[in-house]
Amino acid sequence: MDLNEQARDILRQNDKGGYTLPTHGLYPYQWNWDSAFAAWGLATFDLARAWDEFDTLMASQWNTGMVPHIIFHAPDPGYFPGPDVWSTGQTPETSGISQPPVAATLARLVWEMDKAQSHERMAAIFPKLVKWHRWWHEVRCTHGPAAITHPWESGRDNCPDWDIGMAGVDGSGVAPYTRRDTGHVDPSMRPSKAEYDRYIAMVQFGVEAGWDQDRIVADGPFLMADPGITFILLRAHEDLAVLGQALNEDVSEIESWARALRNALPLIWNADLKGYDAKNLRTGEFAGVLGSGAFLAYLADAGNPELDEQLLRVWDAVSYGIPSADPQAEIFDPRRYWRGPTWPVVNALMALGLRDSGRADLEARLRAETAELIEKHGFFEYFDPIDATPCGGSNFTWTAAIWLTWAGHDLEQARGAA
Ligand code: 9WN
Repeated sequence: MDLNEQARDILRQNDKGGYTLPTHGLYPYQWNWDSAFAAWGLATFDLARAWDEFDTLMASQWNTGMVPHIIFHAPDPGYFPGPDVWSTGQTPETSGISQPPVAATLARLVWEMDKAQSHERMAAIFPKLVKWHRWWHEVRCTHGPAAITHPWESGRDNCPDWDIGMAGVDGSGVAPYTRRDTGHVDPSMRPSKAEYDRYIAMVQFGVEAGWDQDRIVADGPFLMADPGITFILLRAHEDLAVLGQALNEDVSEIESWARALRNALPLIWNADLKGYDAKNLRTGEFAGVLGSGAFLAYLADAGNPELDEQLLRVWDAVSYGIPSADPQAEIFDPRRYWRGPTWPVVNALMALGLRDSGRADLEARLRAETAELIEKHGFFEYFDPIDATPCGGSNFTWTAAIWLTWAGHDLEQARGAA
């Protein structure tokens, strides 16, 4: 079976009827940013089903505007922490944090594939996207850049960006629990027990606070500025404004959020590191590590010559794709989740930015390298950027989706340009 057909098959097999699982076993629920990527992939062969995916995601929106990171449609003992641990009281049950707001950007790409057929479906989710972006602006951009209250919110869970914030979280009082992730994949690729204890302690703080955002932002155990979400949100504000204009809506409020966020970018530029950097908002301290969050700057047209140099240094140190952490830094670990591996889905986002900012040669190189990983080993969650070892879950929705929309496209031309 050719890779396009295999990718479509994976999306169909992970389809639970209206929403798509990231992969069977390891992730048995609907995840926020995975679902937006699923919609992008689905749109290449079933436009109506793609819009259903956005509808199911946005239907879980809280009254506050937040769109949660997991929606627990049907109970599944194979994942920890499940709905009983999050205890948010939502229907359907959900987690209590959000995830990178890629939905507006990907909804715009889906809408552009067929504007006439998409118009009403896009119009139906537009107000919900506005409400979610307002939540980010009012609740999470109070310090300027976008802040996260839990590493899982970043989507780049255990990347070194969060180490300084995690160090201040006390995980010692967490009652015994059984992890499920390490039963599905090689434990040496997953976050450590000490990290999990802290993740659960943060969830427990949220439960005790009744998921009151003001309390969590003011007094919670973890608050860090995330360059990744900042750039994703900035790009998404701009894409949302384009959707709004197509609907003849007044988009001045959305444009003002984008302006405010762009003005805040100097706050996450670490001159010593020569790159954008995560910052502990409790102490003002920079993380001091370069990673994929910084390079998402291209997505928001926030690149600069110093960042270009860093990108090439980090990228040239490996063979396949852009690594999630700096290979020349001590913390680099090429197979452990977000501490070094390359993630096709993040490569796809960076590629959108490289292409839109006129770096077509770099976009072609990234596409050719990402495609090679998938051609060699299949649709894995992520890969070792040095020797291409496939890691994490297999038959992964977002890897299939980005194959159909980006990595598998015009490969000969990309290989020629790379
Ligand atoms: C926690 C589903 C999700 C992705 C995240 C990825 C991983 C979950 C986990 O899987 O996170 O949200 O249990 O490890 O880090 O980006 O959305 O694919």
